[in-house]
Amino acid sequence: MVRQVTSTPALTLHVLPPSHPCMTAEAALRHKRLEYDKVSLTPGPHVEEMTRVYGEGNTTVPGLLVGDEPVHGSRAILERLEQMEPDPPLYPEPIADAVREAERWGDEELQDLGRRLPWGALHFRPEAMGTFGGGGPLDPAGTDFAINYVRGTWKYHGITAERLAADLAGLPEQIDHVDTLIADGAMGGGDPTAADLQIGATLRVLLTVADLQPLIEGRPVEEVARRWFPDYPGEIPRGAFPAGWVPARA
Ligand SMILES: N[C@@H](CCC(=O)N[C@@H](CS)C(=O)NCC(=O)O)C(=O)O
Repeated sequence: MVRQVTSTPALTLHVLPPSHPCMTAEAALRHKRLEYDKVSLTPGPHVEEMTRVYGEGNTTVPGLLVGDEPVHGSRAILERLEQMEPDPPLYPEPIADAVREAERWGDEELQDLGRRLPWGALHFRPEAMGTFGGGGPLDPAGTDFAINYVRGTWKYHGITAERLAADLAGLPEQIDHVDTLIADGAMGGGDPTAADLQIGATLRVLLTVADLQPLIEGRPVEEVARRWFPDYPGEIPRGAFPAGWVPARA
C-alpha cells in the first residue's frame, strides 16, 4: 500500500482477528489507501494492552494510533481517517448526515447482533467454532474446549435463550431497514460510505450462520456485505437454532 499524503503520521491499528468493527476500520484504511501497521491482539490479554494504549475503560477493539494520538472505536476511527484523508470520502456530500445516522444505527443497534447471533448459534453447534479459525469442525477434545468457551461468551455478552429468540424474531425488520438505507442511497453505491463499512461488516458475520442466510441472500444487503467483505471464515450449519426460532423472510 502507498501512503498518498507524505505528512500522514504513522498509523497502527489494534484488532482482534474475528472482530467485525475491526473489519470496518481496516476496510476504511484500505479504501483510503493509507499505509498502516496492524497489531493482532490475543483475546484476554487484549484488555491490558488496549488499556495501556487507549486509556482506562477503552478495552474493546478496534483502536487506531495516529502517531501518538489514540483513537478508540470504529466510528471515531472512520471520522478521524476522513479528516486526515478526505478522498475518497466515506461521508460524501450531500448525503453525509444520512450516512452518519445509518452508521450510528449500525454501531448502536445492529453491531451487537454480530456477536449474539453467532455465539448464540455456536452453543448448539460448538464443533463449528473451528471453522472461524479457517479450519474444519473441531474434534471431540476441541469441542469440549469450545463448549466452555462459548459458555463464557454467553455470560460476557448477556446472551440467554430468551434474548436470542427475541433477537431472531426482530432480525427481518433490521434487515428490511438496511434495504431501506440502500434504497435511500445512504449506502450501496459504487463507493463505500461509512454506513456500508459499518453495517456491511455485521451482515457479513451474520452470513456465517447458515440459519440466517435465507433472510439475507439474494437481497441488496447481501451484495453490500459480500462486496466490501468478500472473505470471512466460519460456517455454522443449518438447523443450529431450535425449530421455530428463526422467522420466515418477510
Ligand atoms: N461499538 C464499538 C464496539 C467494539 C467492540 O465491542 N469490539 C469487540 C470485538 S467485536 C471487542 O473488543 N470485544 C472484546 C472485549 O469486549 O473486551 C466499536 O464499533 O468500536
